[in-house]
Formats: sequence, structure tokens, C-alpha cells
Amino acid sequence: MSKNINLSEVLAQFVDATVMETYGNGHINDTYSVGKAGGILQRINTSVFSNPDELMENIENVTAFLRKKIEAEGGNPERETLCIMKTIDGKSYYKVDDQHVFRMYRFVDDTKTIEESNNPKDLYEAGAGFGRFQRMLEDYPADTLYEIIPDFHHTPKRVEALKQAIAEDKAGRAASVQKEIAFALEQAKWADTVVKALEDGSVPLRVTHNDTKINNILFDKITGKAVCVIDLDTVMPGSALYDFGDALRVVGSTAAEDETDLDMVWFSEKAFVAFAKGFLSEMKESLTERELELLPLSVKLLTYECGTRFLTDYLNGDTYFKIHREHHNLERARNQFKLVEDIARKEDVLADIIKKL
Ligand code: ADP
Ligand code: GN1
Ligand code: MG
Repeated sequence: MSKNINLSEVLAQFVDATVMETYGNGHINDTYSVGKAGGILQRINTSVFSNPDELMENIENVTAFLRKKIEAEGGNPERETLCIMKTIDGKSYYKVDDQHVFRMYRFVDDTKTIEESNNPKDLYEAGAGFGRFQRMLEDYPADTLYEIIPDFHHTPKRVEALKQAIAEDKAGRAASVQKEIAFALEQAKWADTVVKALEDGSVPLRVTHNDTKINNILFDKITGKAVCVIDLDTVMPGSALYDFGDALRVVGSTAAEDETDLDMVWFSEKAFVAFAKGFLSEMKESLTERELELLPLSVKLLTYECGTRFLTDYLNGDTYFKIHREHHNLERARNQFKLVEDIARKEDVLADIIKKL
């Protein structure tokens, strides 16, 4: 936090909140668990999310819609979607100043977060969880949502941002990463596949989560079932392919996103089968032919896009993603590009798996 903020004073703005400790493992927001009052307090990263009003309005509307759907399907809305805890003034967030904006969600009890897993049951559940989220939002009018981060998964624009970062070379690092730059630019030739499909209408615009890392799902501590999709900041109009591809970018890898020993980094067909089975158990009826056909490519695309974003941030001097060591973003980029190569080798196998499912 850039200046000394008294978090107890922030807490006093929310109903019933007491002690807290830092919590979770996200790259963007700061998260604190809040005592027994059952809250999770988050400082919204306002350099990434510059309009908290629009951000929270999206989340309020989407969670209200989900709550009704969950009820109609006989589920428990208290557990299966996020619930915003209002401030004592009845607002959905509390603003100290432009850099210090806080919100609170009800803590979903008896759940766990999974950072990494190769257990097919976890991956099936993750697929089912994100698939269900998308299915339930299928008839939500996507164009009424604010586009919180414009062009978030517009891969060609991410490539343009990389080119700009190379030209500006703000951190003086471009010369040292020529190999990674060459790889990213060489791959750019197929990076417009999903954007084009959205433009020509062969892939429909949907309400999507857009940040489907497995740690953005809460799993039941006992049954292991996916309970609640969280981290709704990036819920926006998008493509089902973004959510499918981004999730497998993470769970499909045999190593963590920042593993530096690239001999450990491979794409697992087994993980693909498990996640895809779960996802399709919810979304099979909804997906179009073209969406089904592009599922394997989406994994390569979202991995490439994320690698490109890490490399861009490295060139810009690490201003976007939280880093924990000097070359963290470069290590992440190398890791993602290694994964892209392996996915590319296995694309035909992945296409066969989808046909069989
Ligand atoms: P970030 O955008 O930084 O990734 P998240 O919203 O994903 O922030 O929250 C970070 C972590 O906090 C999650 O991975 C999860 O472990 C925990 N968490 C977030 N919201 C809740 C909640 N409502 N109940 C329980 N745990 C939560
Ligand atoms: C960020 O907030 P978190 O850690 O779930 C990022 C994602 C990236 C991811 C890479 C808003 O996600 O887009 O894929 O890091 N979120 C935002 O780990 O940029
Ligand atoms: Mg998160």
C-alpha cells in the first residue's frame, strides 16, 4: 500500500467487521480475511480497475442474477455466488482516496482454494464450476455490462502493446530478451483467430469470467465440489473460449506459471480431458460448432496471450503484475512460451479428445 492506511478505520466502515490478516495468492488485489464476522476485505487495485463504480455495478448485477438462477435450480445462493457486504452507508465499496478503495464479500465457509492440482477430480470440478458459471449467465444481456478493462482478451492488441513496449524499452531490458521477443512476434500470426470469429459472428459474444485460474474457484472442503466462482472483477462480455483456454493454461500445465526449470513445464492431455469433461458437462448444449472446434486452439491462444502480457510488463519495468523477484515476469513469460510450444505439438491430439467427448 502506497501510504499508511489504518485498516481498522476502513473495517469500521463495514458492518460487523473486526480483526483480519492478509489472505490468498492473487496477482492484482490485496485480500484480507476478517475475523469471525465472516468477511473478506479487498483493496481493489485501482491502477488496474480505474472505475470502481462500474466495476461494483457489474458485480452487483451479475451476482443478483446468479442468485436467482441458483435458487431456481435448488442451490444455495449464500454459498454458490459472492455476496457483497455493504458499508454502513449502504454502499458496495468504501473509498479512502483514489488509490485506496475497499470492498467486502461474505466469507464462504468450509471451502478451500486450490493453487495447483493434477488430480482429475479437481480439474473436472473446476471445469464444471466455470462451465456452470457461464451456463447460468447465458441469458444475461452481455452488452449491458461495462467493459471494465477494454480489449482484455483482444490478443492482437496485446501484441501491439508488446511492440510498443519493445519500441519504448522503458526498463532497458529489450536487448536481453531478443529470443523471447522473436518468439512472441513469430507466433502473432494466428493470434487473431478468436477475435476474428467474434467479429464474423461464428463465435457468439457471452458473459464470461475472463480470469479462470483454478484459484478463482472455492471448492467444498469435504466433498471437493466446486462451490463458488470468485474474483469477478473481470466479468465482461467475451468468448467462452477465453474462459476455457485461460483455465487450461493453468491446470493443463505440469508446473506452476512461474516455474523456472522449463524441463518441468509440459502440457498434460490428461488434465485437458478432465477439465474439458467438466466444462462440457455444463456447456455442451450451448456451445456452437465453431466454439467446439476452437477449444484446443483457445488453450494455446490464452497461454500465448498471457506470456505476451508478462513479457510486455517485464519490458515496461514490472508495473502491472505483482512480482516477488527481479526477473519474475520474464520467468513467467518463458514458462508460458514453453507451454505454447508443447500445446502446439499436441493440438491434433486435443482436437481428437474434444471430438470423442
Ligand atoms: P485477486 O484478484 O488478487 O486474485 P481474489 O478475489 O481471487 O483476488 O481473492 C484472493 C483469494 O482470497 C482467493 O484465491 C481465495 O483464496 C480468497 N477468497 C476470495 N474471496 C473469498 C470469499 N468470498 N470466501 C473465501 N475466500 C475467498
Ligand atoms: C491476474 O488477479 P489474478 O491473479 O487472478 C490477471 C490475469 C492473468 C493472471 C496471470 C485483472 O490474475 O489476467 O491471467 O494474473 N488479472 C488481471 O497469473 O489482469
Ligand atoms: Mg484471484
